[in-house]
Amino acid sequence: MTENIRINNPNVKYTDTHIEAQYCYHTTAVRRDGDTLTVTPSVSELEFRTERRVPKLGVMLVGWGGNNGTTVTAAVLANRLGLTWKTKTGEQKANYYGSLFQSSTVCLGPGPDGKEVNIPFRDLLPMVHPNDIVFDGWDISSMDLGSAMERAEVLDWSLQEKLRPHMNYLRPRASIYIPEFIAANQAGRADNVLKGTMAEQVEQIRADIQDFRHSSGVEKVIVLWTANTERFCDLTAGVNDTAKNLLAAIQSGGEVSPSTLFAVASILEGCAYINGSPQNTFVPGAIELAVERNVFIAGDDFKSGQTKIKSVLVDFLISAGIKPTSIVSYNHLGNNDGMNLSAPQQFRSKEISKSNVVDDMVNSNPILYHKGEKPDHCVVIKYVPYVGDSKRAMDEYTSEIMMGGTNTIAMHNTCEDSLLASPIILDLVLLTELCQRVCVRPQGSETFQSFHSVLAILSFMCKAPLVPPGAPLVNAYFRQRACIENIMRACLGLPPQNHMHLEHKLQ
Ligand code: NAI
Ligand code: DG6
Repeated sequence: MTENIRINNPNVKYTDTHIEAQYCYHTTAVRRDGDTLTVTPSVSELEFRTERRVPKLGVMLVGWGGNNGTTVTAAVLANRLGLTWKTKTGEQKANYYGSLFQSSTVCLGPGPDGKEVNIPFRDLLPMVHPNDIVFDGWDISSMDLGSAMERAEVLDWSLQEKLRPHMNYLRPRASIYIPEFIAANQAGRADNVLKGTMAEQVEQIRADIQDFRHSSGVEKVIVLWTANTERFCDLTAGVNDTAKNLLAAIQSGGEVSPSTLFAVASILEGCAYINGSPQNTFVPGAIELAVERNVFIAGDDFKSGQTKIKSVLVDFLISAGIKPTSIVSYNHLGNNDGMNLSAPQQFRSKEISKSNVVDDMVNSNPILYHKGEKPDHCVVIKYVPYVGDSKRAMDEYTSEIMMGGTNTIAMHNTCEDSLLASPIILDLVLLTELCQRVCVRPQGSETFQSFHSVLAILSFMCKAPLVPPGAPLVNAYFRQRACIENIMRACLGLPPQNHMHLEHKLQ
């Protein structure tokens, strides 16, 4: 099902190449004077311009041979080929469930009968269809994608049999391997690694990107890290604090993680770079380099299951005036990600990323929380090989309710981790690509500008969103979703979705 949207408004023009929309951006400024808050509304007139032509998109995955890398590649192939397969409960058909753009809808407004008209999110603006993405990538394991899909143990066997002829010939390119950044237990699969100095390896990654671009005929390449979680990198003045120092450290061989080396290579190639893992890939020097080169970067860490629920549930509790006082998140899993996270330094990266997700909601409510007060928040991850990619997450939320009462919510969640992460990978690259075709002319300016290099609109898909310096960090699920929807509506000159339904509330 695909819908064609046409906006009936003189402020919106469709040229052969662009959608041009005049947009009134309403906002407010708040000033405190003693115990009085003065709120001043303001409006600025912006012009949004969105390129209509959708390019042929190439996506290069770092960690292509892993569970996420093989699963997302397999899922796109299965959808493209329209595959069906037999399971013990009947026939299954390829789909994109879990993708914001492919499988959720947005409301355009009421139709003539007064009923809401909902359309697929992807149809709001011209977007790449995931079936058309061409994949390539790197892995420190040389295993072909067909065998790696089998190693991952995610997809039904009968589907794997259908996909194998299409996956066997896909082979990851050799990658950058610096053993100290990931768990020692990963050494056994590292048989596909680049040699040479750090600078030479970055050059090879750049050459790989160029080679992919030319050999596949894609017009645009986005690089996404879905490789193992690394330990955090030390932030050191003179090494990674500025773009210049970071580039110099790569030449001299200082402490630079593989994920940062990939980020630098991508930025230098003008390719957007997304970090799907929790480590601090985006050291200040990498961010500065992206800003200097006007290249998008985004991250960190896919927000797939337990954390996604947390960003809904805690938002619900706090916005309902209930005070969460203890959040205990336990999970065990048995895939290679779990094995890597069984090492203390890699677990620490994940623990940080999973723990900060309620801060914005807590800080928004000074009635419930005094300054600096936070709920207890404990994150546990255990490696249990037998359960494979089927992750078990158990959460207990304890809250204070009225008059000293206590409310405890416990939940248990079981599902294939990579089948949650794969649609998020697709949403990340599709939204990044769209943002590359949008520019905005601020009021009073002659020129159009693009979004900030730190692409915060992708926060929805990330556990620990990277935002431009000084920008608010939002984790709350529905605020993040509304941000994407309303910016896309702005590109069509449509006001933000306000859910007021005033026309039904007056006499
Ligand atoms: P995985 O362990 O199956 O795959 C990672 C792959 O990266 C492996 O094939 C490994 O050989 C490769 N690798 C390691 N270092 C590399 C390097 N320097 N260059 C190239 N390849 C390298 O893990 P999985 O399950 O695919 O997850 C990938 C990442 O995504 C992990 O960091 C995980 O924490 C993160 N993540 C996963 C989520 C999920 O729901 N599956 C959600 C949030 C984050
Ligand atoms: C165990 O926590 C392994 C991790 O890689 C997670 O499965 C992954 O980060 C997903 O986390 P969440 O909290 O979004 O389900």
